[in-house]
Amino acid sequence: MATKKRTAPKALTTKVGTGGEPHQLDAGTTLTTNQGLPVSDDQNSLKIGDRGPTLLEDFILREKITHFDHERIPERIVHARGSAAHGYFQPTKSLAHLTKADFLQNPRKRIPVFARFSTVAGGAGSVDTPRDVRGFAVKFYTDEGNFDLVGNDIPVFFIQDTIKFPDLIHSVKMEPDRGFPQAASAHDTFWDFVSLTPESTHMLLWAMSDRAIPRSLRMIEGFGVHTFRLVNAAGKSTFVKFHWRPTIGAQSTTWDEAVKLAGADPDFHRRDLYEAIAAGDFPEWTLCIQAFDDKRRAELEKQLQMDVLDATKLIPEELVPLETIGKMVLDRNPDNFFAETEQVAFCPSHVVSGIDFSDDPLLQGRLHSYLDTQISRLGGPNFHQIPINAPKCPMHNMQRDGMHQMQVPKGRVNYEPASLDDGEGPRENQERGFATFKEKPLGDGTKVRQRPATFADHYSQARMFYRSMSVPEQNHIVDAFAFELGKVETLKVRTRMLGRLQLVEPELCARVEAKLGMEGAHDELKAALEPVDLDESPTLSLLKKADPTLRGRKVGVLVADGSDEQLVAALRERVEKEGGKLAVVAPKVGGWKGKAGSRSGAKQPADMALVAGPSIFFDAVAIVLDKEMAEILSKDAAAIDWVRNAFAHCKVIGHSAGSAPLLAEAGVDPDEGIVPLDGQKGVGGFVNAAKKQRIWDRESQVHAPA
Ligand code: HDE
Repeated sequence: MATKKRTAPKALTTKVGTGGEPHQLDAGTTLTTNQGLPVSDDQNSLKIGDRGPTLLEDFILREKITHFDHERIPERIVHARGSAAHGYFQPTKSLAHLTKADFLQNPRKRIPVFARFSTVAGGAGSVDTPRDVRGFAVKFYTDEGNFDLVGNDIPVFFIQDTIKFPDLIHSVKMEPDRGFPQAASAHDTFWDFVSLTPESTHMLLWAMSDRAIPRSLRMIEGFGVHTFRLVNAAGKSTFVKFHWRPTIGAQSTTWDEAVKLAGADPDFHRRDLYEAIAAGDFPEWTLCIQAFDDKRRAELEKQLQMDVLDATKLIPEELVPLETIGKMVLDRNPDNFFAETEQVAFCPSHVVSGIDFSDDPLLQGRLHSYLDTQISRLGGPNFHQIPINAPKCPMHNMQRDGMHQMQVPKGRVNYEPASLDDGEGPRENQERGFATFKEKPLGDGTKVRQRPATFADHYSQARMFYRSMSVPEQNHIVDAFAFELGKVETLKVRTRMLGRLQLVEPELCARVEAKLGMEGAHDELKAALEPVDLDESPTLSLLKKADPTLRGRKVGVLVADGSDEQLVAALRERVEKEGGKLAVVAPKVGGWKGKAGSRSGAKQPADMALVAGPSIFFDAVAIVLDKEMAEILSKDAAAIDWVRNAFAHCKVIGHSAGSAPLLAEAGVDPDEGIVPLDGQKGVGGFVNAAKKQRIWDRESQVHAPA
């Protein structure tokens, strides 16, 4: 509906604050109440005399305050903290042979999408970098209705049946008596529950891996988790698993960085996503599928001792390779966080013709839960009319009324079949309409409360995951279990969980026990089904498949008065050429005087002050100091930490010759990641080393052995 712009007042002088200090405000459009009444004074409530009581009569004050009082809505029970962006999806080829889904037919056609990334356990105001699963939810606004792919950044899940979801979430959220810890799984109730829930073991290995501490939301993979069905125009069904792959590669932080980031910038991921999009560095993912027919399904199930309906299992890429079917580019930040990021309502039940469900009992339960939660979260059944949720194709039906109805349906007919509308009203369409794929259940059809025997192997894939990791990734998993179980106060929970690890891999269990100082303490547990040794799947490892790159990465340069501005410029040029960004960190945010400009006193700009720009913000760092400033800064805790942390986090460190005193004070020992910067060759050498991202061999030097 077009809104009439009210004319701006010519000039506006108003009295604000105590004492009624006059204040000249910029003239904009006329401020009004929600009823459109122009407001003459938005600074003072209505009183009897300037020192008198405030009047109940002040309907302007009451309207404003009442609206404010109701600004908050219930946050999501899980995935409350999220960040989102608009963009588009474009198929790379026609998928007509597999699906009739309209948006997967034409490689020249883009459709709009809205993607929201989230943590699971913390509240809306929690931090961005806890150890947690990340939600990866995408709403595709197709011409045949909205399709929501509501996935995670981990391809498997903790439980096999929806009925356990409330228990899982209760256990991981803040403990109910004390209200802590916020956004953390390292506490007794979580480990109590999962150690009593053997099916969670595989997912726990993922949750303790680097996957749970991503470097950036732009660098996470996404997974539909469940097995879905694609159905083509001839009615043929193919099983499918959905995967998102970031084109700049997937990457994680170290645990110590994640912990420090939570304090230094609780919005680290949100800011990173927002700033990248605002700078035109658009995050991009390819959408891939693993597709297999019924015959292949049966073979895979036999080979992997699994059931494709079991969401705690995956199908290794080595057995069913990924097929790229499209790309998603996020190129626009939301205009308003609440209206879009908060009010977006994803439901796995939002599918389009050509995409259908499987009988995965976790998926089946989700088909109910999301619709139900939106009704309480968004205040009624009309949440589909909120702009971010509304389909961008025509939508007509006979559903009426309810809270927050925004539409004004016309006429007498709000039912069907009807003849009073002379056939004008919406009618079903056999050709285009959604038709559920006719399938016989895979089970024997008896009504039971029971898990299939084919869901019983809880350890083989956990073992496969651990064995498929690189050595540093395995070390991180050991460290994560030791950290989390170290926070568990109840001994029997620790020993029980160690018992599960013993079933996964005795070597893993022994290493965690050694780190905890609890050698041989694991409970002797019996697996329902003896695990088997599956082939390793190297594609599960982030490090094994990481390509060297600086794309989308950030390099921090520490400078101070007297630093070589030409060297900084050369660094910037090379880093930007590689698709990265460079940030200058100086003792004072007001700037620094370079070597050449010292005499004139002209200042170079700084992006961040040293205390506000710790090296944990960057993927690689350079220290460009002259000897005098390096000596001064080697007495400064923030500067020492800057360098020491970069070293401890295995980052590549470029340094000018003058920086030596600070490097020495920070305990930096030379290795292939410590690169002298002098000259163009030095800059090139630094950038090439930085593309490797981390020097993992250094880790053994900066951590005491268990
Ligand atoms: Fe969710 N989940 N979930 N979940 N989930 C919600 O819906 C639920 C599961 C996922 O950015 C809720 O709108 C049940 C798996 C994401 O808005 C709720 C079960 C996967 C998001 C809900 C699961 C997910 C949610 C809370 C067990 C990966 C955030 C707020 C059967 C495939 C979407 C809301 C966003 C959100 C229920 C398990 C992903 C309560 C019952 C498995 C990404 O409806």
